[in-house]
Order: sequence, then structure tokens, then C-alpha cells
Amino acid sequence: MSRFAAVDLGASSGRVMAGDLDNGLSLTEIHRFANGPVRVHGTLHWDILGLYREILYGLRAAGPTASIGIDSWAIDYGLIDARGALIGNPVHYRDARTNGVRERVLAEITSADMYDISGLQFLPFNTVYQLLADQLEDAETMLLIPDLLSYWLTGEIGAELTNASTTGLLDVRTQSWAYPLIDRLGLPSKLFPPLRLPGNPAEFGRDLPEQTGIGGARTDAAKQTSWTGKLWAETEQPTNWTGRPTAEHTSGAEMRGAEVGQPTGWTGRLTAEQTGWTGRLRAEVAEEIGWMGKVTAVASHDTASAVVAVPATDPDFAYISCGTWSLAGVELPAPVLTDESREAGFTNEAGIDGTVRYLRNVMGLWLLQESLRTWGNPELGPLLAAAAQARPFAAIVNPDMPIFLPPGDMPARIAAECRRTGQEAPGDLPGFVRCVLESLALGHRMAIRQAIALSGHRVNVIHLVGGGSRNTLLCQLTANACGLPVVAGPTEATALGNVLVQARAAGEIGGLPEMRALVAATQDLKHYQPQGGDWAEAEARIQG
Ligand code: ADP
Ligand code: LRH
Repeated sequence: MSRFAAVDLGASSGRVMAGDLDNGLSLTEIHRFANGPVRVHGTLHWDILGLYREILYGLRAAGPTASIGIDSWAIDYGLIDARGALIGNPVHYRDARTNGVRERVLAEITSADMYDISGLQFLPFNTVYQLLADQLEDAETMLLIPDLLSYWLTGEIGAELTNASTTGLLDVRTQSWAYPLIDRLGLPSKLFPPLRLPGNPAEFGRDLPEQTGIGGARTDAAKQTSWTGKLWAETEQPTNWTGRPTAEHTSGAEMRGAEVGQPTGWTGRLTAEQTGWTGRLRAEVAEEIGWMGKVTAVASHDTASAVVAVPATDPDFAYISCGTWSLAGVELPAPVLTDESREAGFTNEAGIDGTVRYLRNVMGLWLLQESLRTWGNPELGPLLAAAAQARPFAAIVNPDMPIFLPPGDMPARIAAECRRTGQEAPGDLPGFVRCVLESLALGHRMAIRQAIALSGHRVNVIHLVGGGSRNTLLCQLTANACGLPVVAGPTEATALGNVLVQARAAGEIGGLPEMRALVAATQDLKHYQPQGGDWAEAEARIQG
């Protein structure tokens, strides 16, 4: 059995983990590093080179692994110029450059039309709005953060599907780039690289001949491609592998990729251009980390990897992936594209194997992180213990108010929101923390109840995964607010999902049920039963 390296970048911290599948499933933290916004000349950026350096350091410390998987927060990207160089520093989704862009777009294209195409919630910072606020003159390719890092590690360009589904520019039905929408918005279609599907067992394990070159196109494109008839039509659009459509791509005659296109096991709905992609590390990278290896396409949207590792043994489950954001929802076989779903802010993001992550963003532990930062980062443990003793339901706010989105003095904004809704602001730190956690639990309640109502999916249990699963008070409040049992853990669900998809690609484990059963059997989980509370009154109170 093999060891896999998972690079997992959250908005608050990044880590390189090693996952082993012998005797079950274990995860070892190799290297953890801080992450967060950096403001330069008024713009909020990510420190992408710093993150890359930490990744290389972690990979060196991990030593050789069978492969590497990369996931990160969604939506944000880097732009690559014609020489393959990064243009500028990727901008943080909390930056103000997108203010008003969504509204401008929705004055041109109705939200109903947009939702019908992408199935995506209308977060003000979706990739589509960021691109429209960006300078694109010199840009050849847009790479989402994990795709950018994969490019630096391997030299190969692609767009992993689960993360591409958070751009607002992926067609939710065909799971391919929504070129008519891209054109209508005036965005250059060359920006969007071929799509990659996370590890497909039917493709992986097949030893494709080394030299399956197709005319002037890149050899590795042919090796890693699962072409479909539908895709042939689509490749009349610029493909970006070669920068333009090639005769080989469109004629099919010499399309060697077609030979490996059949046994994908997908339903035909998916038209990935690079099913089961792996990329060999560049020699320079191998030298730097001390070993040669490969990157495997995993569910590169961190939330998608987290959902892979939800330890569900009952199919009637909901999940809350709780870290900087809380992503609360259910897993479905098909998208929900109704008006009610759109108005409730629900999204249909892609999971692995054709699943739909039907969920809503709740503001998450960002509220706590930014409060702690404002207070000079006091120790969390004692503060949570004091919050557990603080008066229940003293003050509650709607965690999803847009005023909470940008960085800045969070307690002041919470206090202002309490006053706006006719409540007294908390008087001390434990009171604020209690308010944040009850407000977040209320956010979980509203999102889970909506997910159930809008999808018709039955829910017997909520799985709460991510860093928030270590917060026992939040887990108990969530069980109380939702009136459902909560199973908390694993804390590192995202890294586990990343490892599991690599393991499946290597033929070491089967599909979602098998992966989840393994997580349930091997990871530390805590169970919380609902203990009541007047959450309906709290829900009414936040309206003001
Ligand atoms: P992200 O991936 O968005 O960076 P994580 O899943 O790593 O987020 O979760 C980070 C959050 O987990 C922190 O903001 C903190 O609130 C919570 N957390 C981490 N460790 C603990 C702990 N020991 N007790 C309670 N909460 C914790
Ligand atoms: C969580 C997450 C979430 C996105 C947000 C930008 O880390 O990926 O799913 O909405 O970051």
C-alpha cells in the first residue's frame, strides 16, 4: 500500500499531510503554515509565492510518495501570460474590487439565466465577477489556485472540474466550460484551459503508451485525454493546450485520445478533456524537494475533498464543512435549478463521480478568526470554555450579513448588528464568542433546513467536518439549532478526501461508499444529540 501527499490550503492555514492506507487510513501532519490576506497598495492579495515555498518545504520533509494531490479554497486564480509567467499576485476574494460588478452583470443577464447555466450561488466574488474586474490584456490562461500550483510543479496546464464549478462559467448540465456565456460576457475563451476530472479508476492504472503524440499537439495531452464525441464539437473552441484548435483535435482521424476515451465509467453527462490527469514533477522541482514524483488530479476544491471524506454510513445525511467558511448542504445526483433554490442562495457545485454538492455558504469561523485578530489573538481554549458558561441567547445576529465579509474590526460590526436588531451588544469577550457561535449555529440551522426543503433530500444526521469539529460548543449548538444529531470529525476531512481520491486513482480503494466507510472506521468522531433551545425565536430576532 502507498503513501500519498496531500497539499491542502485553507484560507487560514495550509498543510502538507501524508496519508497512508496500510492498516486502515492514517494521516500525518508534515508541515503546517499560516495563510491569510496581505494588503498591498490597497488591494488584498494571497502570498502565493510564500505558499508555494511552504509546499516545497513540506514535500521535501514528506519524502517520496506515490503521488501528490493539491486542493485549496475555491474561486481565486492567477493569470498566466503567453510566456507562461504569472501576471501579478492573485487577488483575495475578500478584496473590494468586485464591489458592484455582480449587480452590473445581473442588469445585463438575468440571475435566472445565469443560474440556469451555471447553477452557482451569486457570491459577489465569484470568479466570473473577478475576471470582469481584472486586467486581462496580457492574459493567455486563467488558472485557479490549485491548478496554478500544479502548473508550477509539473509544467502542465488544466482546470480541475470541482473547482471550475465555482467560477460561474461552467455549464452545470454538461460540466464543460459555458462558452456561450463566456462570449456573452466578453471574456476571452482562450483563458479557460481543458478540464480535468479528479481520479477516475477506469482511466488510472491503464498504462498508456509513452508516445501517443497527436501531430503538433502535446504528447501529454493525448496521454491524459478521454475525448468524447461531445468534446470534439467543443474543441472547435480554442483549447488552450496549443493555444488554438488543431486539425488533430477537430478531425478525429488521428485523435489517439479517442482510443482511451471509452472506459471512463461516467454517465456521458461529463465531458472532461483530461480524465484522470497526472503530471510528472518538473526536474527543477524534483531537485528542490529531493525526489521525483507526480501530481494526481484530486477534487481540488477543498470543500469537494472534504465532502469525499464525510464519514457517512447512512445515505440520508447532510454535511457542514466548517472552517473559515461553513459550507452546509447535501449531496445530490442532479442539480436543483428552481427559482426558490436560486433565491435562497443555494449552489450546485461539482463533487466527484458526477455528484452535486448542493449547499449554501454560511459566514463560518471567519467571524471568530477576525474577532480574535481584533483582540490581539488571545488563546482560544480558555475563551471557548468561558463562552460555554456565558448566558445563552443573550445576543444573536444573522452571520451572513454582507457587512461581515471584509477584513476589519469584527466585534465592532457584530455590536452594531446587535444594536440594529434591537439587542444589547455583548459586554465582554466570552459574550462575543457565545454570540458568534450561537449565530453560526443558527446559520447552520437555516441552511440545513433550506437544503432539505429545496432538494427533498431526507436527513437523519449532520456530519460536521473541518477545524470547526474541534469546537465542542459549536458542535453542540449546531445539534441543538438543527434538531438533529451531529457527528463531528474528521478535523482534516479535506486532506483525507485528497488522499482517498489519489488512492482510488492508484487502484487502492473503490468509490465514495468505500472511501466513507473507511473514514468512519478509522477516524476519531464525536457524537452530539440535540438538547433543544428556542431557535425559532432566535431566527425571528435576527431580522430586527
Ligand atoms: P480553513 O481550511 O478554512 O483554513 P480549518 O478547517 O483549518 O479552516 O478550520 C480553522 C478553524 O478551526 C479555526 O478558525 C478555529 O476556529 C477552529 N479550530 C482549530 N483548532 C481548534 C481547537 N483546538 N478548538 C476549537 N476550534 C479550533
Ligand atoms: C472554503 C471555500 C468555499 C468557497 C470559499 C471561497 O475554503 O473553498 O467552498 O466558497 O472557500
